[in-house]
Amino acid sequence: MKLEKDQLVKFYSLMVRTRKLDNLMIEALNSGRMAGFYHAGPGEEAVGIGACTFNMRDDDYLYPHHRSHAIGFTLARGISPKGWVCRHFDKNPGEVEGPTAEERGIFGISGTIGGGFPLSLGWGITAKKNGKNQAVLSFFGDGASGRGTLHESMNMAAIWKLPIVWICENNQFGQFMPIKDAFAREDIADIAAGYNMPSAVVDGQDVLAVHEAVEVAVQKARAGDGPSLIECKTYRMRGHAEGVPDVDHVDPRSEKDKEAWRKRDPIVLFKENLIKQRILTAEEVSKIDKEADDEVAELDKYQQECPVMVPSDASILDVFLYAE
Ligand SMILES: Cc1ncc(C[n+]2csc(CCOP(=O)(O)OP(=O)(O)O)c2C)c(N)n1
Ligand SMILES: [Mg+2]
Repeated sequence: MKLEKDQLVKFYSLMVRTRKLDNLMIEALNSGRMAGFYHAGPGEEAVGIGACTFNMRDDDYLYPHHRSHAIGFTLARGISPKGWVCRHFDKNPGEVEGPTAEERGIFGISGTIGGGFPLSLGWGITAKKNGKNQAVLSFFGDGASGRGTLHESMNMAAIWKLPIVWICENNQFGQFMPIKDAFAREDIADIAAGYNMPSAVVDGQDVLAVHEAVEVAVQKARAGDGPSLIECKTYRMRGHAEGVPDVDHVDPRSEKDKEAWRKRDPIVLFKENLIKQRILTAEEVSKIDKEADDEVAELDKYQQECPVMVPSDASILDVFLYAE
């Protein structure tokens, strides 16, 4: 399906908002304004946003990836970022307008890497039994591909022809381990052949390429043709978590590699494309950037005015829990 101008603009504005919210958390944690930990994901925005924004129905299921603590995924699903911002600062956001995560088929993230595979399998079984052509989008990292749960779940999903699209956000690293030292083949997508699933490898810096590959897989899932596996090649630009040494095994990660990937920033690439195709002018792009800055400043102000969260405020379902 050819995307309209407003859809292309939405891709851009969602990626920019994701980046700016990511930057807010990076600043807050590194300045000591926020406690805990944060797994930033600058440079990986095109994966979740490209896959989820226009390929999902409200009643589909989503297991997001943990980079940027899933903010791009929830924005793509039309969920207000107020709760996400507040919870990072241990604040109670109060009544938040718009759909909740659960109403958009998001039920949290497993603190155990690999826990998302059997959970998604369960939603796949539910979707199939419901008989309403729902789809499940299940994201995982390159590091998670080493878990046995992947194989058990992909095999069962294939045998039972479940409507699951498995999407690997391959940022080349699992904590301190480069994927080239942890996986015998070049492409994680090759795993699909073992389970008789179609697969694709796409440029994870290209929001349109991700959208298109996932669109095909979602159509297959809804039509009853079973699961697919899509691998999006991207790169982790920062350390595994803020404040953690950014190493490749024990040595500092290559600045040369980072520089090369920085030149392929998905937001910059898409912005240049929009301007070149005359979809937006440079001024219109600056206006979107400025609106996003203002929104993030407003959200930060909002959380500062909210009361501190107490345990009884937090329902188990509306908290994005993430544990190391
Ligand atoms: C079973 C398990 N082992 C280890 C961890 C610690 N851990 C958290 S994230 C992570 C790296 C996962 O790498 P990947 O799946 O590639 O995702 P990325 O963080 O690169 O986005 C690890 C090892 C964990 N949470 N669960
Ligand atoms: Mg990774």
